[in-house]
Amino acid sequence: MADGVRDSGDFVAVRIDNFTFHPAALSLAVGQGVLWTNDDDVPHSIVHAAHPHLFRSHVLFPGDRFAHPFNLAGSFPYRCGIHPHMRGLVTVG
Ligand SMILES: [Cu+2]
Repeated sequence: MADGVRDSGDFVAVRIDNFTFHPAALSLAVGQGVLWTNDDDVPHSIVHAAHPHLFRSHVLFPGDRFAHPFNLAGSFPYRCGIHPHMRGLVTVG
């Protein structure tokens, strides 16, 4: 499993392809997480758009994955750390 993936828990898949997050926006229940997979042919990363300390992946090369659990309700905009125009949104609650 990718770094940070817990054995238990419920992770929703987001694919990265053609410089786009699929889906770009999704809603989770508290305690669920997101598992991003880089299905593109260039590196990407995941970082909270306003508060990078909240979550930030290492560089995800093609085929790499990154998981993050969301244990607080709220709105979590994120972007690619390499291509800032790539945007996504996770809504929890
Ligand atoms: Cu990118």
